[in-house]
Amino acid sequence: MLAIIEKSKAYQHRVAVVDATGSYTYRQLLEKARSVAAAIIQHAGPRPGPVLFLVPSGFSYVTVQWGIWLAGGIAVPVHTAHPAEEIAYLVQDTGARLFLYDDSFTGKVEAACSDFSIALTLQQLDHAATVTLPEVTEADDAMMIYTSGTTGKPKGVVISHRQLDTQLRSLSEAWEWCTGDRILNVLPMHHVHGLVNITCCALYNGAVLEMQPTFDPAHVAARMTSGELTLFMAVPTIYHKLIQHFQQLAPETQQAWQAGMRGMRLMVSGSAALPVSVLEQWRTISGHTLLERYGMTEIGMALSNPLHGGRKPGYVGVPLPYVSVQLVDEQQQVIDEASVPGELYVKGDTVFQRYWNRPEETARSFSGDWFRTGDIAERDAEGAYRILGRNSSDIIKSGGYKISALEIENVLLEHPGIRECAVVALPSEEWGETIAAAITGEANPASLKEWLKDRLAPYKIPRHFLNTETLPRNAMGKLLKQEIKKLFP
Ligand code: MCA
Ligand code: AMP
Repeated sequence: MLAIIEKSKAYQHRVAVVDATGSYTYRQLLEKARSVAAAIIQHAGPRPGPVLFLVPSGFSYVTVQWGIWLAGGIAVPVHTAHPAEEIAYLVQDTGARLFLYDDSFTGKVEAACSDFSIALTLQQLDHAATVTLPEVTEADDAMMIYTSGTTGKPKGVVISHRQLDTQLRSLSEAWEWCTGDRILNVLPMHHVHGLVNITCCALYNGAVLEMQPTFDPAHVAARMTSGELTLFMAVPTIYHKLIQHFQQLAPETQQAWQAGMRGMRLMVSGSAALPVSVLEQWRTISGHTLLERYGMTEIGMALSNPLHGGRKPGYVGVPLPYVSVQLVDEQQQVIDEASVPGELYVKGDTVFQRYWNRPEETARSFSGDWFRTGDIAERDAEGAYRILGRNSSDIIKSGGYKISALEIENVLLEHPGIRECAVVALPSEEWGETIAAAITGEANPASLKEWLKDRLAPYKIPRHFLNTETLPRNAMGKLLKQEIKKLFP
Protein backbone atom coordinates (compact mmCIF):
# COMPACT_ATOMS: atom_id res chain seq x y z
CA MET A 1 0.00 0.00 0.00
CA LEU A 2 1.66 3.19 -1.19
CA ALA A 3 -0.08 6.00 0.67
CA ILE A 4 1.08 8.82 -1.61
CA ILE A 5 -0.13 6.99 -4.73
CA GLU A 6 -3.37 5.73 -3.15
CA LYS A 7 -4.26 9.24 -1.99
CA SER A 8 -3.69 10.69 -5.45
CA LYS A 9 -6.70 8.71 -6.76
CA ALA A 10 -8.94 11.15 -4.91
CA TYR A 11 -7.52 14.10 -6.87
CA GLN A 12 -7.62 12.60 -10.40
CA HIS A 13 -8.78 15.71 -12.23
CA ARG A 14 -6.73 18.24 -10.31
CA VAL A 15 -3.44 19.56 -11.60
CA ALA A 16 -0.51 17.75 -9.99
CA VAL A 17 2.60 19.03 -11.75
CA VAL A 18 3.43 22.10 -13.79
CA ASP A 19 6.80 22.18 -15.54
CA ALA A 20 8.38 23.73 -18.64
CA THR A 21 6.64 21.10 -20.84
CA GLY A 22 3.11 21.73 -19.58
CA SER A 23 0.62 20.97 -16.86
CA TYR A 24 -0.36 17.43 -15.81
CA THR A 25 -3.24 16.07 -13.72
CA TYR A 26 -2.97 13.46 -10.98
CA ARG A 27 -4.71 11.05 -13.36
CA GLN A 28 -2.02 11.58 -16.04
CA LEU A 29 0.66 11.16 -13.40
CA LEU A 30 -0.83 7.88 -12.20
CA GLU A 31 -1.30 6.49 -15.72
CA LYS A 32 2.23 7.35 -16.77
CA ALA A 33 3.66 5.93 -13.53
CA ARG A 34 1.80 2.65 -14.14
CA SER A 35 3.26 2.40 -17.63
CA VAL A 36 6.78 3.12 -16.30
CA ALA A 37 6.20 0.37 -13.69
CA ALA A 38 5.13 -2.06 -16.41
CA ALA A 39 8.28 -1.30 -18.42
CA ILE A 40 10.49 -1.76 -15.36
CA ILE A 41 8.89 -5.13 -14.66
CA GLN A 42 9.32 -6.22 -18.29
CA HIS A 43 13.01 -5.35 -18.20
CA ALA A 44 14.00 -6.32 -14.68
CA GLY A 45 11.05 -8.21 -13.17
CA PRO A 46 8.96 -7.13 -10.17
CA ARG A 47 10.82 -5.87 -7.08
CA PRO A 48 13.98 -4.93 -9.00
CA GLY A 49 15.82 -3.65 -5.90
CA PRO A 50 17.58 -0.28 -6.19
CA VAL A 51 16.76 1.55 -9.44
CA LEU A 52 18.93 4.58 -10.24
CA PHE A 53 17.23 7.38 -12.11
CA LEU A 54 18.76 10.48 -13.67
CA VAL A 55 15.91 12.71 -14.78
CA PRO A 56 15.63 16.51 -14.53
CA SER A 57 13.16 17.96 -12.06
CA GLY A 58 9.74 17.88 -13.76
CA PHE A 59 6.77 15.64 -14.57
CA SER A 60 9.00 12.82 -15.92
CA TYR A 61 10.97 12.75 -12.68
CA VAL A 62 7.82 12.05 -10.65
CA THR A 63 6.44 9.46 -13.10
CA VAL A 64 9.72 7.54 -12.88
CA GLN A 65 9.86 7.78 -9.10
CA TRP A 66 6.27 6.54 -8.75
CA GLY A 67 6.84 3.91 -11.47
CA ILE A 68 9.76 2.49 -9.48
CA TRP A 69 7.56 2.37 -6.36
CA LEU A 70 4.69 0.66 -8.18
CA ALA A 71 7.14 -1.93 -9.54
CA GLY A 72 8.28 -2.61 -5.95
CA GLY A 73 11.73 -1.06 -6.46
CA ILE A 74 13.85 1.30 -4.36
CA ALA A 75 14.06 4.73 -6.02
CA VAL A 76 17.62 6.14 -6.04
CA PRO A 77 17.71 9.67 -7.50
CA VAL A 78 20.93 10.77 -9.19
CA HIS A 79 21.84 14.45 -9.30
CA THR A 80 21.84 15.93 -12.79
CA ALA A 81 25.12 17.77 -12.11
CA HIS A 82 27.05 14.71 -10.94
CA PRO A 83 30.04 13.86 -13.16
CA ALA A 84 30.34 10.31 -14.56
CA GLU A 85 32.81 9.31 -11.85
CA GLU A 86 30.30 10.02 -9.02
CA ILE A 87 27.58 8.23 -10.96
CA ALA A 88 29.85 5.21 -11.48
CA TYR A 89 30.27 5.08 -7.70
CA LEU A 90 26.47 5.00 -7.25
CA VAL A 91 26.15 2.21 -9.83
CA GLN A 92 28.77 0.18 -8.01
CA ASP A 93 27.62 0.95 -4.43
CA THR A 94 23.92 0.27 -5.06
CA GLY A 95 24.55 -2.82 -7.20
CA ALA A 96 21.52 -1.60 -9.21
CA ARG A 97 20.30 -3.80 -12.04
CA LEU A 98 18.48 -0.91 -13.66
CA PHE A 99 19.37 2.72 -14.44
CA LEU A 100 16.67 4.91 -16.00
CA TYR A 101 17.73 8.20 -17.53
CA ASP A 102 16.67 11.07 -19.73
CA ASP A 103 18.49 10.76 -23.05
CA SER A 104 20.07 14.21 -22.60
CA PHE A 105 22.41 12.39 -20.16
CA THR A 106 23.42 9.57 -22.51
CA GLY A 107 27.12 10.51 -22.64
CA LYS A 108 27.44 10.66 -18.88
CA VAL A 109 25.57 7.40 -18.30
CA GLU A 110 27.61 5.58 -20.94
CA ALA A 111 30.78 6.77 -19.23
CA ALA A 112 29.49 5.68 -15.82
CA CYS A 113 28.09 2.21 -16.59
CA SER A 114 30.47 -0.52 -17.68
CA ASP A 115 27.48 -2.86 -18.07
CA PHE A 116 25.29 -0.71 -20.27
CA SER A 117 22.56 -3.36 -20.46
CA ILE A 118 21.17 -2.04 -17.18
CA ALA A 119 20.64 1.49 -18.55
CA LEU A 120 17.44 2.52 -20.36
CA THR A 121 16.35 5.92 -21.63
CA LEU A 122 12.86 7.15 -20.78
CA GLN A 123 11.95 6.75 -24.47
CA GLN A 124 12.83 3.03 -24.24
CA LEU A 125 10.29 2.72 -21.42
CA ASP A 126 7.37 3.73 -23.61
CA HIS A 127 4.73 1.29 -24.89
CA ALA A 128 5.12 -1.46 -22.29
CA ALA A 129 2.39 -4.12 -22.21
CA THR A 130 0.09 -4.23 -19.18
CA VAL A 131 1.50 -6.32 -16.34
CA THR A 132 0.36 -7.30 -12.84
CA LEU A 133 1.93 -5.00 -10.29
CA PRO A 134 3.39 -6.54 -7.14
CA GLU A 135 1.83 -6.00 -3.70
CA VAL A 136 4.05 -3.37 -2.10
CA THR A 137 3.74 -3.02 1.69
CA GLU A 138 4.70 -0.23 4.05
CA ALA A 139 7.60 -2.34 5.31
CA ASP A 140 9.21 -2.34 1.85
CA ASP A 141 12.11 0.00 1.08
CA ALA A 142 10.93 3.09 -0.81
CA MET A 143 14.04 5.05 -1.55
CA MET A 144 17.67 5.56 -0.95
CA ILE A 145 19.25 9.01 -0.71
CA TYR A 146 23.03 9.29 -0.83
CA THR A 147 24.45 11.53 1.87
CA SER A 148 27.97 12.52 2.85
CA GLY A 149 29.30 11.41 6.20
CA THR A 150 32.50 11.55 8.21
CA THR A 151 33.82 8.35 6.63
CA GLY A 152 34.56 9.52 3.10
CA LYS A 153 32.35 8.24 0.28
CA PRO A 154 28.59 9.02 0.43
CA LYS A 155 26.34 6.34 1.90
CA GLY A 156 22.85 5.31 0.88
CA VAL A 157 20.19 6.18 3.48
CA VAL A 158 17.36 3.66 3.08
CA ILE A 159 13.83 4.81 3.90
CA SER A 160 10.84 2.45 3.94
CA HIS A 161 7.39 3.36 2.68
CA ARG A 162 6.21 3.55 6.31
CA GLN A 163 8.97 6.01 7.17
CA LEU A 164 8.26 8.12 4.11
CA ASP A 165 4.54 8.10 4.86
CA THR A 166 5.16 9.12 8.48
CA GLN A 167 7.43 11.96 7.35
CA LEU A 168 4.68 13.16 5.01
CA ARG A 169 1.96 12.93 7.67
CA SER A 170 4.18 14.76 10.13
CA LEU A 171 4.84 17.71 7.82
CA SER A 172 1.28 17.76 6.45
CA GLU A 173 -0.13 18.11 9.96
CA ALA A 174 2.45 20.58 11.22
CA TRP A 175 2.28 22.93 8.26
CA GLU A 176 -1.38 22.24 7.36
CA TRP A 177 -0.81 21.27 3.74
CA CYS A 178 -4.07 21.22 1.74
CA THR A 179 -5.38 20.75 -1.80
CA GLY A 180 -5.53 24.52 -2.23
CA ASP A 181 -1.75 24.79 -1.90
CA ARG A 182 0.57 25.59 -4.76
CA ILE A 183 4.34 25.44 -4.33
CA LEU A 184 7.34 26.14 -6.54
CA ASN A 185 10.30 23.77 -6.22
CA VAL A 186 13.71 25.08 -7.24
CA LEU A 187 15.77 22.66 -5.15
CA PRO A 188 17.68 19.64 -6.43
CA MET A 189 15.76 16.36 -6.50
CA HIS A 190 18.36 14.05 -4.94
CA HIS A 191 17.94 15.38 -1.40
CA VAL A 192 15.18 15.33 1.19
CA HIS A 193 14.38 19.05 1.14
CA GLY A 194 13.29 19.22 -2.54
CA LEU A 195 12.25 15.59 -2.76
CA VAL A 196 10.24 14.93 0.42
CA ASN A 197 9.39 18.29 2.00
CA ILE A 198 8.30 19.88 -1.26
CA THR A 199 7.61 17.34 -4.01
CA CYS A 200 6.18 14.43 -2.02
CA CYS A 201 4.33 16.66 0.47
CA ALA A 202 2.64 18.58 -2.36
CA LEU A 203 1.55 15.42 -4.17
CA TYR A 204 0.51 13.67 -0.93
CA ASN A 205 -1.92 16.52 -0.32
CA GLY A 206 -3.40 17.04 -3.79
CA ALA A 207 -1.62 20.38 -4.14
CA VAL A 208 -0.11 21.87 -7.31
CA LEU A 209 3.64 21.39 -7.68
CA GLU A 210 5.57 23.71 -9.98
CA MET A 211 8.94 22.16 -10.85
CA GLN A 212 11.90 24.21 -12.00
CA PRO A 213 15.17 22.30 -12.60
CA THR A 214 17.46 25.09 -11.37
CA PHE A 215 17.24 28.12 -9.13
CA ASP A 216 16.78 31.39 -10.99
CA PRO A 217 15.92 34.38 -8.75
CA ALA A 218 14.07 36.15 -11.57
CA HIS A 219 11.80 33.13 -12.08
CA VAL A 220 11.09 32.84 -8.34
CA ALA A 221 10.30 36.56 -8.21
CA ALA A 222 7.94 36.26 -11.19
CA ARG A 223 6.11 33.28 -9.70
CA MET A 224 5.74 34.98 -6.32
CA THR A 225 4.55 38.17 -8.01
CA SER A 226 1.80 36.20 -9.79
CA GLY A 227 0.02 35.72 -6.45
CA GLU A 228 -0.65 32.05 -7.37
CA LEU A 229 1.81 30.44 -4.95
CA THR A 230 0.77 29.72 -1.38
CA LEU A 231 4.04 28.16 -0.17
CA PHE A 232 7.78 28.44 -0.72
CA MET A 233 10.61 26.43 0.85
CA ALA A 234 14.34 26.87 0.35
CA VAL A 235 17.80 26.88 1.91
CA PRO A 236 19.18 30.08 3.53
CA THR A 237 21.53 30.73 0.56
CA ILE A 238 18.50 31.04 -1.71
CA TYR A 239 16.84 33.61 0.57
CA HIS A 240 20.15 35.46 0.64
CA LYS A 241 20.24 35.46 -3.18
CA LEU A 242 16.58 36.54 -3.40
CA ILE A 243 17.31 39.49 -1.11
CA GLN A 244 20.20 40.52 -3.38
CA HIS A 245 17.96 40.16 -6.41
CA PHE A 246 15.18 42.22 -4.80
CA GLN A 247 17.58 45.03 -3.96
CA GLN A 248 18.52 45.62 -7.58
CA LEU A 249 14.93 45.79 -8.91
CA ALA A 250 13.04 48.96 -9.81
CA PRO A 251 10.65 50.16 -7.02
CA GLU A 252 7.48 49.29 -8.96
CA THR A 253 8.76 45.74 -9.66
CA GLN A 254 9.64 45.39 -5.98
CA GLN A 255 6.13 46.48 -4.98
CA ALA A 256 4.47 44.02 -7.34
CA TRP A 257 6.59 41.18 -5.91
CA GLN A 258 5.76 42.27 -2.37
CA ALA A 259 2.04 42.36 -3.17
CA GLY A 260 2.22 38.81 -4.58
CA MET A 261 3.99 37.54 -1.45
CA ARG A 262 1.36 38.98 0.87
CA GLY A 263 -1.11 36.33 -0.33
CA MET A 264 1.26 33.43 0.44
CA ARG A 265 0.58 31.52 3.63
CA LEU A 266 4.01 30.11 4.55
CA MET A 267 7.71 30.40 3.72
CA VAL A 268 10.12 27.85 5.20
CA SER A 269 13.91 27.82 5.57
CA GLY A 270 16.04 24.80 6.38
CA SER A 271 18.97 22.49 5.56
CA ALA A 272 21.42 24.91 7.18
CA ALA A 273 21.42 27.58 9.87
CA LEU A 274 19.37 30.62 8.88
CA PRO A 275 21.31 33.77 9.85
CA VAL A 276 19.09 36.09 11.89
CA SER A 277 20.12 38.94 9.56
CA VAL A 278 18.65 37.04 6.58
CA LEU A 279 15.44 36.32 8.51
CA GLU A 280 15.09 40.00 9.36
CA GLN A 281 15.86 41.32 5.87
CA TRP A 282 13.45 38.85 4.32
CA ARG A 283 10.75 39.85 6.84
CA THR A 284 11.19 43.51 5.85
CA ILE A 285 10.90 42.62 2.17
CA SER A 286 8.18 39.96 2.22
CA GLY A 287 6.25 40.55 5.44
CA HIS A 288 6.89 36.86 6.28
CA THR A 289 8.83 35.60 9.27
CA LEU A 290 10.56 32.55 7.80
CA LEU A 291 9.63 29.34 9.57
CA GLU A 292 12.97 27.68 10.33
CA ARG A 293 13.02 23.94 10.82
CA TYR A 294 15.74 21.31 11.31
CA GLY A 295 16.19 17.96 9.61
CA MET A 296 18.65 15.45 8.24
CA THR A 297 18.60 12.88 5.46
CA GLU A 298 18.54 10.03 7.99
CA ILE A 299 15.59 11.37 9.98
CA GLY A 300 13.59 13.60 7.67
CA MET A 301 12.40 16.63 9.61
CA ALA A 302 12.67 16.62 13.41
CA LEU A 303 12.17 20.14 14.77
CA SER A 304 10.11 23.06 13.55
CA ASN A 305 9.07 26.50 14.60
CA PRO A 306 5.28 26.76 14.84
CA LEU A 307 2.99 27.43 11.91
CA HIS A 308 0.82 29.53 14.22
CA GLY A 309 2.36 31.53 17.00
CA GLY A 310 5.74 33.09 17.57
CA ARG A 311 8.78 31.93 15.62
CA LYS A 312 12.06 32.43 17.43
CA PRO A 313 14.89 33.78 15.27
CA GLY A 314 17.98 31.56 15.60
CA TYR A 315 15.92 28.63 16.89
CA VAL A 316 14.65 25.56 15.02
CA GLY A 317 11.59 25.02 17.20
CA VAL A 318 10.11 21.98 18.90
CA PRO A 319 9.66 18.30 17.91
CA LEU A 320 7.37 17.65 14.96
CA PRO A 321 4.49 15.13 15.19
CA TYR A 322 5.68 11.47 15.48
CA VAL A 323 9.21 12.59 16.41
CA SER A 324 10.95 12.33 19.81
CA VAL A 325 14.20 14.11 20.55
CA GLN A 326 16.61 14.26 23.47
CA LEU A 327 19.94 15.89 24.27
CA VAL A 328 22.73 13.70 25.56
CA ASP A 329 26.03 14.65 27.19
CA GLU A 330 29.47 13.11 26.54
CA GLN A 331 28.77 10.42 29.16
CA GLN A 332 25.62 9.46 27.24
CA GLN A 333 23.44 10.89 30.03
CA VAL A 334 20.20 12.59 29.05
CA ILE A 335 20.25 16.34 29.71
CA ASP A 336 17.07 17.55 31.40
CA GLU A 337 18.07 21.14 32.20
CA ALA A 338 17.53 24.06 29.86
CA SER A 339 20.47 25.81 28.16
CA VAL A 340 22.90 22.90 28.49
CA PRO A 341 24.42 21.82 25.17
CA GLY A 342 24.44 18.18 24.13
CA GLU A 343 24.24 15.92 21.10
CA LEU A 344 20.79 15.73 19.57
CA TYR A 345 19.30 12.21 19.45
CA VAL A 346 16.15 11.50 17.45
CA LYS A 347 13.73 8.58 17.30
CA GLY A 348 10.38 7.81 15.71
CA ASP A 349 8.81 6.21 12.68
CA THR A 350 10.31 8.98 10.57
CA VAL A 351 13.87 7.75 11.19
CA PHE A 352 15.63 5.77 8.44
CA GLN A 353 16.01 2.02 8.30
CA ARG A 354 19.70 1.51 7.61
CA TYR A 355 22.68 2.59 5.52
CA TRP A 356 22.77 0.48 2.37
CA ASN A 357 25.19 -2.44 2.83
CA ARG A 358 26.82 -0.83 5.86
CA PRO A 359 25.61 -2.71 8.96
CA GLU A 360 28.47 -1.53 11.19
CA GLU A 361 27.97 2.13 10.33
CA THR A 362 24.23 1.72 10.87
CA ALA A 363 24.84 0.17 14.29
CA ARG A 364 27.34 2.91 15.24
CA SER A 365 24.90 5.67 14.33
CA PHE A 366 22.28 4.47 16.83
CA SER A 367 22.24 4.34 20.62
CA GLY A 368 19.46 1.85 21.30
CA ASP A 369 16.63 3.08 19.11
CA TRP A 370 17.89 6.70 19.19
CA PHE A 371 19.65 8.02 16.09
CA ARG A 372 22.74 10.07 16.95
CA THR A 373 22.63 13.11 14.69
CA GLY A 374 26.13 14.46 15.45
CA ASP A 375 24.56 17.92 15.82
CA ILE A 376 25.08 19.83 19.05
CA ALA A 377 22.03 21.69 20.32
CA GLU A 378 20.52 23.25 23.41
CA ARG A 379 16.93 23.72 24.55
CA ASP A 380 15.58 26.88 26.15
CA ALA A 381 13.22 27.03 29.12
CA GLU A 382 10.22 26.96 26.78
CA GLY A 383 11.38 23.80 25.02
CA ALA A 384 12.62 25.41 21.78
CA TYR A 385 15.86 24.02 20.34
CA ARG A 386 18.84 25.88 18.92
CA ILE A 387 21.52 24.18 16.79
CA LEU A 388 24.99 25.17 18.00
CA GLY A 389 27.21 23.19 15.61
CA ARG A 390 28.40 19.69 14.81
CA ASN A 391 30.66 17.26 16.63
CA SER A 392 32.81 16.83 13.50
CA SER A 393 34.68 19.54 11.61
CA ASP A 394 34.88 17.18 8.62
CA ILE A 395 31.26 17.89 7.67
CA ILE A 396 30.76 21.09 5.69
CA LYS A 397 27.42 22.75 4.87
CA SER A 398 27.64 24.94 1.80
CA GLY A 399 24.57 26.31 0.02
CA GLY A 400 22.53 23.76 2.03
CA TYR A 401 24.56 20.82 0.69
CA LYS A 402 26.24 18.52 3.17
CA ILE A 403 29.80 17.82 2.05
CA SER A 404 32.47 15.52 3.46
CA ALA A 405 35.94 17.05 3.79
CA LEU A 406 37.42 13.54 3.71
CA GLU A 407 35.73 12.68 0.42
CA ILE A 408 37.32 15.75 -1.21
CA GLU A 409 40.72 15.06 0.40
CA ASN A 410 40.68 11.48 -0.91
CA VAL A 411 40.01 12.72 -4.45
CA LEU A 412 42.68 15.46 -4.20
CA LEU A 413 45.28 12.91 -3.07
CA GLU A 414 44.83 11.06 -6.38
CA HIS A 415 46.31 14.11 -8.15
CA PRO A 416 50.00 13.55 -9.02
CA GLY A 417 50.90 17.15 -8.02
CA ILE A 418 49.54 16.87 -4.45
CA ARG A 419 51.55 15.36 -1.58
CA GLU A 420 49.25 16.26 1.32
CA CYS A 421 46.02 18.16 1.63
CA ALA A 422 43.46 19.36 4.15
CA VAL A 423 39.94 20.48 3.35
CA VAL A 424 38.23 22.90 5.73
CA ALA A 425 35.13 25.12 5.86
CA LEU A 426 35.42 28.91 5.90
CA PRO A 427 32.47 31.01 7.09
CA SER A 428 30.48 32.72 4.34
CA GLU A 429 27.54 35.07 4.60
CA GLU A 430 26.11 33.83 1.32
CA TRP A 431 26.88 30.09 1.39
CA GLY A 432 26.94 29.43 5.13
CA GLU A 433 30.33 27.85 4.63
CA THR A 434 32.64 27.64 1.63
CA ILE A 435 35.07 24.84 0.96
CA ALA A 436 38.80 25.57 1.17
CA ALA A 437 41.73 23.23 0.42
CA ALA A 438 45.30 23.64 1.66
CA ILE A 439 47.78 21.56 -0.33
CA THR A 440 51.45 20.74 -0.40
CA GLY A 441 52.98 19.87 -3.77
CA GLU A 442 53.26 21.48 -7.17
CA ALA A 443 49.59 21.37 -8.29
CA ASN A 444 48.23 24.70 -9.36
CA PRO A 445 44.77 25.82 -8.19
CA ALA A 446 43.35 26.83 -11.59
CA SER A 447 44.16 23.49 -13.22
CA LEU A 448 43.06 21.63 -10.07
CA LYS A 449 39.55 23.10 -10.34
CA GLU A 450 39.33 21.84 -13.92
CA TRP A 451 40.68 18.44 -12.93
CA LEU A 452 38.12 18.15 -10.12
CA LYS A 453 35.17 18.90 -12.44
CA ASP A 454 35.40 15.37 -13.86
CA ARG A 455 35.52 13.81 -10.43
CA LEU A 456 33.22 15.73 -8.07
CA ALA A 457 29.79 17.39 -8.23
CA PRO A 458 30.19 21.19 -8.73
CA TYR A 459 29.07 21.98 -5.17
CA LYS A 460 31.89 19.80 -3.73
CA ILE A 461 34.70 21.64 -5.53
CA PRO A 462 36.76 23.87 -3.20
CA ARG A 463 36.37 27.61 -3.86
CA HIS A 464 39.69 28.51 -2.22
CA PHE A 465 43.07 26.81 -2.64
CA LEU A 466 46.29 27.50 -0.81
CA ASN A 467 49.74 26.11 -1.62
CA THR A 468 51.81 25.72 1.53
CA GLU A 469 55.14 24.13 2.54
CA THR A 470 53.73 21.99 5.35
CA LEU A 471 50.39 21.34 7.02
CA PRO A 472 50.10 21.79 10.80
CA ARG A 473 49.69 18.44 12.59
CA ASN A 474 49.62 17.37 16.25
CA ALA A 475 52.10 14.95 17.86
CA MET A 476 50.05 12.00 16.59
CA GLY A 477 50.29 13.33 13.01
CA LYS A 478 46.61 14.37 12.91
CA LEU A 479 45.82 17.46 10.84
CA LEU A 480 45.04 20.51 12.97
CA LYS A 481 42.07 21.82 11.00
CA GLN A 482 41.47 24.87 13.21
CA GLU A 483 45.06 25.96 12.54
CA ILE A 484 44.69 25.21 8.84
CA LYS A 485 41.62 27.48 8.61
CA LYS A 486 43.77 30.35 9.88
CA LEU A 487 46.16 29.94 6.94
CA PHE A 488 43.49 31.32 4.58
CA PRO A 489 43.44 35.13 4.24
C1 MCA B 1 27.97 27.38 -6.42
N1 MCA B 1 28.88 28.39 -6.33
C2 MCA B 1 29.40 28.39 -5.11
C3 MCA B 1 28.78 27.32 -4.43
N2 MCA B 1 27.90 26.72 -5.26
N3 MCA B 1 30.31 29.17 -4.52
C4 MCA B 1 30.64 28.91 -3.25
N4 MCA B 1 30.09 27.91 -2.54
C5 MCA B 1 29.15 27.10 -3.10
N5 MCA B 1 28.61 26.12 -2.38
C6 MCA B 1 29.22 29.33 -7.37
C7 MCA B 1 29.47 28.64 -8.68
O1 MCA B 1 30.79 28.22 -8.79
C8 MCA B 1 29.15 29.72 -9.66
O2 MCA B 1 30.24 30.62 -9.71
C9 MCA B 1 28.01 30.46 -9.00
O3 MCA B 1 28.12 30.18 -7.60
C10 MCA B 1 26.66 29.96 -9.49
O4 MCA B 1 26.68 28.54 -9.45
P1 MCA B 1 25.36 27.70 -9.52
O5 MCA B 1 25.64 26.26 -9.33
O6 MCA B 1 24.60 28.16 -10.72
O7 MCA B 1 24.69 28.23 -8.22
P2 MCA B 1 23.22 28.37 -7.91
O8 MCA B 1 22.34 27.72 -8.92
O9 MCA B 1 22.96 29.79 -7.57
O10 MCA B 1 23.17 27.39 -6.64
C11 MCA B 1 22.95 27.86 -5.41
C12 MCA B 1 21.88 27.01 -4.75
C13 MCA B 1 22.37 25.54 -4.73
C14 MCA B 1 20.58 27.09 -5.55
C15 MCA B 1 21.69 27.53 -3.38
O11 MCA B 1 23.56 25.49 -4.01
C16 MCA B 1 21.32 24.61 -4.17
O12 MCA B 1 20.41 24.16 -4.89
N6 MCA B 1 21.39 24.30 -2.85
C17 MCA B 1 20.37 23.48 -2.20
C18 MCA B 1 20.94 22.18 -1.73
C19 MCA B 1 19.86 21.34 -1.03
O13 MCA B 1 18.76 21.12 -1.55
N7 MCA B 1 20.18 20.86 0.19
C20 MCA B 1 19.22 20.09 0.94
C21 MCA B 1 19.88 18.84 1.44
P3 MCA B 1 30.77 31.27 -11.08
O14 MCA B 1 29.60 32.12 -11.51
O15 MCA B 1 31.97 32.04 -10.65
O16 MCA B 1 31.02 30.10 -11.95
S1 MCA B 1 18.68 17.92 2.45
C22 MCA B 1 19.05 18.45 3.95
O17 MCA B 1 19.96 19.18 4.16
C23 MCA B 1 18.18 18.09 5.13
C24 MCA B 1 17.32 16.87 5.00
C25 MCA B 1 17.31 19.30 5.43
O18 MCA B 1 17.24 19.67 6.61
O19 MCA B 1 16.73 19.83 4.47
P1 AMP C 1 21.79 16.45 5.23
O1 AMP C 1 22.62 15.31 5.65
O2 AMP C 1 22.15 17.00 3.93
O3 AMP C 1 20.45 15.95 5.38
O4 AMP C 1 22.04 17.62 6.24
C1 AMP C 1 21.59 17.54 7.56
C2 AMP C 1 22.32 18.53 8.40
O5 AMP C 1 21.98 19.86 8.02
C3 AMP C 1 21.95 18.45 9.84
O6 AMP C 1 22.63 17.39 10.49
C4 AMP C 1 22.35 19.83 10.34
O7 AMP C 1 23.74 19.86 10.61
C5 AMP C 1 22.06 20.71 9.15
N1 AMP C 1 20.79 21.44 9.29
C6 AMP C 1 19.59 21.16 8.73
N2 AMP C 1 18.69 22.11 9.07
C7 AMP C 1 19.33 23.01 9.85
C8 AMP C 1 18.97 24.21 10.52
N3 AMP C 1 17.74 24.72 10.40
N4 AMP C 1 19.90 24.84 11.25
C9 AMP C 1 21.15 24.36 11.35
N5 AMP C 1 21.57 23.23 10.74
C10 AMP C 1 20.68 22.57 10.00
